Amino acid sequence: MSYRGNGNGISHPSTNGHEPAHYAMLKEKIAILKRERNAVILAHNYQEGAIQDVADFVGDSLGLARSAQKTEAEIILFCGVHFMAETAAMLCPDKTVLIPDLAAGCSLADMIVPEQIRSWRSKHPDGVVVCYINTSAAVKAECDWCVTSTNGLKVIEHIPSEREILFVPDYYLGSYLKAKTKRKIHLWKGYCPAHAAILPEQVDRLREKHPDAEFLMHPECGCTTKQMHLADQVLSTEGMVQYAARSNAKEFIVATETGILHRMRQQNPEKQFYPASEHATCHHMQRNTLEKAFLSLVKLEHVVTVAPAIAERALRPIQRMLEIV
Ligand code: CIZ
Repeated sequence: MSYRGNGNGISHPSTNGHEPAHYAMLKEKIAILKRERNAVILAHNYQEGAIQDVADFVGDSLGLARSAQKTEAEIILFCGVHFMAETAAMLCPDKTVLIPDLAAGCSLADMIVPEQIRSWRSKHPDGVVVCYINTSAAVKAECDWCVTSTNGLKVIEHIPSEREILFVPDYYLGSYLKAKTKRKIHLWKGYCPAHAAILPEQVDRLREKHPDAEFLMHPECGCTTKQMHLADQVLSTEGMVQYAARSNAKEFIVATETGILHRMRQQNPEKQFYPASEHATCHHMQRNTLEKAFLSLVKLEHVVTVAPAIAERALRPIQRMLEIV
């Protein structure tokens, strides 16, 4: 069965342009297991296409958190990375949250640990700490507010203007928020390796080759900071999906992890989507495969939990965010 082509020869590496023949059978088995187990599958926009196809909901971490809260299923198979599954586990303590591969972590989230926040606070006792959702529960437990790339600006508007802010861990999203809000924001120097693989010269070449294409850029894009002022839209993944559907443009250059292209192409078969870099792939997201998702439902593994003492504190910045957006 041929994988949905992009007219570009580029696909998520785990499928190498084609779905393996046994995927059709695996998809059927997963559908049966979901019913037997009273399970729901939540998949992040960066997951391989085959996983998105079997999911009940595909979205960004905010959308997935909200879907987790709403579901009546007993089991949530969370096809995303560990911090996202942790968020679902904290929001739904009465449900079992599974992840296909426990090693599916986040290099960006690993760039900050709780002690570093405590140390900053000791020097800035009146400071406010805002964390990107790409952080562990243990780090969130030290923070005042949580944001996603969709709602960062709205959340920062809620923080009194005289308070200085530490934004962790993504330097580029933090820089974007700082430029937009003109607030005193201290920036942590973390970055996402998948977005760092997007090089300004590649973007320049693509823009020359496709002059009518709109350039959609994720705020985690570090190497394209020079391009920030050229971007037609700086958007979260969910923002990109919605924008591509409503825009009159027929072509788009998409600067984020390439997994997002599956959904964009599926929803807009008449439009062309070009990845800003085919190397913008998250090796952690790719640890989750359709086979592992199937095995997760068979074996009911790997269960993601957060220690209650951490969860109680980590939920505060998450709930505050959910209340205002
Ligand atoms: O919030 C998310 O899911 C991430 C990590 C990126 C995005 O823009 O959706």
